[in-house]
Amino acid sequence: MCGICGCNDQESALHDHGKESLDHKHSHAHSHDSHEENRLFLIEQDILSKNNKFAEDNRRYFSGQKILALNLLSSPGSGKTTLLEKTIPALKNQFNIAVIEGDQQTDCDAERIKATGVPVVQINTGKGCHLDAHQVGHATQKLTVEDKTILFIENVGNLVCPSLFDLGESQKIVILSVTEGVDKPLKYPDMFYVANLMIINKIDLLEYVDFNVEKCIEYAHRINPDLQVITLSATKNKGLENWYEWLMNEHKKLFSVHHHSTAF
Ligand SMILES: Nc1nc2c(ncn2[C@@H]2O[C@H](COP(=O)(O)OP(=O)(O)OP(=O)(O)O)[C@@H](O)[C@H]2O)c(=O)[nH]1
Ligand SMILES: [Zn+2]
Ligand SMILES: [Zn+2]
Repeated sequence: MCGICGCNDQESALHDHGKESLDHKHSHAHSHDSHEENRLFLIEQDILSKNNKFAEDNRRYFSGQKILALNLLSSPGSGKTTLLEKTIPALKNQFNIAVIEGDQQTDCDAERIKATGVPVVQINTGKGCHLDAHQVGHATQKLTVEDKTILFIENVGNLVCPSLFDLGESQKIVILSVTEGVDKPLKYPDMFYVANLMIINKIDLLEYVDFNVEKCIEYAHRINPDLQVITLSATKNKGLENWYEWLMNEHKKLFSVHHHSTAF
């Protein structure tokens, strides 16, 4: 549990003012507030700096083994697992593929991935709302990932906390589906700020929902002008070739970077 979003029971209890908290704006004098907030801030910094150390270890390992690690981030139900179920059979003859599945309670997604025939490790986070780098490091050891693998890490469905936790991945991919509304990038800016690629999924539903793709991309670019964008439908096989091309390019880039760095 991260203590960042208030999901950590013990830490959020520090801020529990009962009914009073409903209109508690922190503007009036409140003798214990700043003390508690400082303490929370220190706990948060400590958690994040420990996480970053583990993330560095993961990054070193991934780069040594030439593993393209991709952190898949989204709200619940945007289509992360479905996209993997499509992608793996399409690319597994060309690339080694492995998956780390983060879920709070179940192993439903891990079972779905297992059916595609690639190695998968499940991480149950319990009450935790994100994966952290330490968990991913251990999961990677269990996978005994081969060299030159594309490692997909399906994070817990949540647009807030996972954005704070570096896993040592090569790229962060945020998946937004057209049923969620165009304003998600503005409402959850941290997530769109840290992402390298935004996938807009479920475009087969565009005729039924009020979702303006251009507007959504414009909002996302306000937050992060460098964000790459791919629109697709995982279930109706639209736009998947752009996604596969993106993956192949990233895989290629990883090798050319490695090649240059070993040349000296
Ligand atoms: N219409 C439509 N439905 C889709 C598409 N992609 C996924 N879905 C549906 O959306 C629902 C959720 O998909 P999942 O792949 O389980 O989503 P997820 O992001 O893995 O969900 P969590 O792991 O719970 O966060 C399922 O009913 C999918 O069939 C799509 O492109 N179009
Ligand atoms: Zn959290
Ligand atoms: Zn899933």
